[in-house]
This record gives sequence, structure tokens and C-alpha cells, in this order.
Amino acid sequence: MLKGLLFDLDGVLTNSAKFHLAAWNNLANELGITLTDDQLDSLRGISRIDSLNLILKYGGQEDKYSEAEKEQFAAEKNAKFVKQVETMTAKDILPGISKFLVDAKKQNLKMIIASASKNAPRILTRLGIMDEFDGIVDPATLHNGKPDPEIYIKAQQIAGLQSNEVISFEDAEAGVAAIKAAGQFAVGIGNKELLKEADYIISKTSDLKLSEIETVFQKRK
Ligand code: B16
Ligand code: MG
Repeated sequence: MLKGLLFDLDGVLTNSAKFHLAAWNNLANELGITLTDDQLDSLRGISRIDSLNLILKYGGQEDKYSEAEKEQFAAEKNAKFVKQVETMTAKDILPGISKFLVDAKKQNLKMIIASASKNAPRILTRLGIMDEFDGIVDPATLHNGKPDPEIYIKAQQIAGLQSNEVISFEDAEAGVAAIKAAGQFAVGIGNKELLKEADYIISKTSDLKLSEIETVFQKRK
């Protein structure tokens, strides 16, 4: 029986990716690294320090900086990102999400945030939907980033539920892999080819219909 919903944030509830990617692109340029669109895209859903390490790898600079210097770069990127977050409002909630959350509340489903972003509480507050959720996984407590299942297992534990009682939502390939590795039902939102491991795929948030997803969830093996 369905008892809870676990949500990724960036790319599912709001499009903060554009701010992440702009800030990373900016930092990469400062380091003399030019990123292709595909390389930039591969940063979606990846944690802050893992993203920086990937960028340095793309630029052939993986051994160039000390851990302290890398921390400094990550902090600079985050400062730029946070500045953009401060401009966000309820208008930045992706289409269809507000109604979807209302439908879920009517069914008394537990709702938990499973985002890799340490800025998730700040973003949810700006969007005005912080109180809709029953809990947020603190990414600082995690040992492994997506595609490791740790974050979705933690989210399920916070909800006090079993893996067959939740539906989880993701926009990133690594995120869908994390959900499946946690043994949960995955809804992928975005590119059908990239998200093909998901149990239910839609191209955009405005196509989200809780009753339809539930029908497929009930029929799962
Ligand atoms: P921060 P999600 C992820 O959020 C973003 O997609 C990813 O681009 C970002 O690097 C990561 O959060 C960490 O964010 O630097 O704010 O801690 O998709 O897991 O909601
Ligand atoms: Mg995401």
C-alpha cells in the first residue's frame, strides 16, 4: 500500500539546475576549463564536491589543487549559487507540482525530500513549500552520493516506511539508479532514454498525475 512519496528537489520540484550549471560554468572558466554542454549536463544531481572533481577531471586538472583549495573553489561556486537562490519565489515551483502536493496531502501520504543539495531548506523556504514536507535528509550525514541508494534509504527511514510503501521522484539518471538500488518504485521526469530504468516515466512535471502513477504502482510485481 502506498504510504509515502520521496522527492528529489532540483529538476523535480524546481529548476535550480540552471543556477548550479551557470555557477559551475563560471568557476570552470576561471580555472581555464571549457565545458561542453554534455559535460555540464552530467553534473545534474551530483554532489558539490563530486561535481568539482568531475570538472577538474574534464579539464585534465584532477591533481592540480590541494583539498583546501578545492574547498575554497566549492565555497565560491556555492556563494554564487546562493545569490541566485535568493531571487527565487513560488513562481519557480515547476508546473503541476503544487496541485500534486495538494493531492498527496489529501491522501495523508508522508512526504520527504531526498536532495543532494545542502541548500535544500533554503530553496524550499524561498519557494514557500517547506512546511509541506515531513522531513528532509541532511546530505551532510551521507557517506555516498547518488547513484548510491543511501539517500533514498534514509528518506524512507525518516518516513518510517518500507521500500514497497513509497514512490520516489527523480530527474537524473544517477537518481533513478539510487532509487532502484534502494528497492523503491521510481518515477523519472525528463529524458525517456536517460531515465529508462524508472518504473514510470514522464517528460515534464505538468504530466504528473498521482492517480495514474498509483495505478501503475499497485500493479507492480
Ligand atoms: P549543493 P538534487 C543536486 O540537487 C543538484 O542537482 C546538483 O547540481 C548539486 O550539485 C547538488 O544538489 C548539491 O547541491 O551544492 O546546493 O549542496 O537534484 O539532488 O535535488
Ligand atoms: Mg535532481
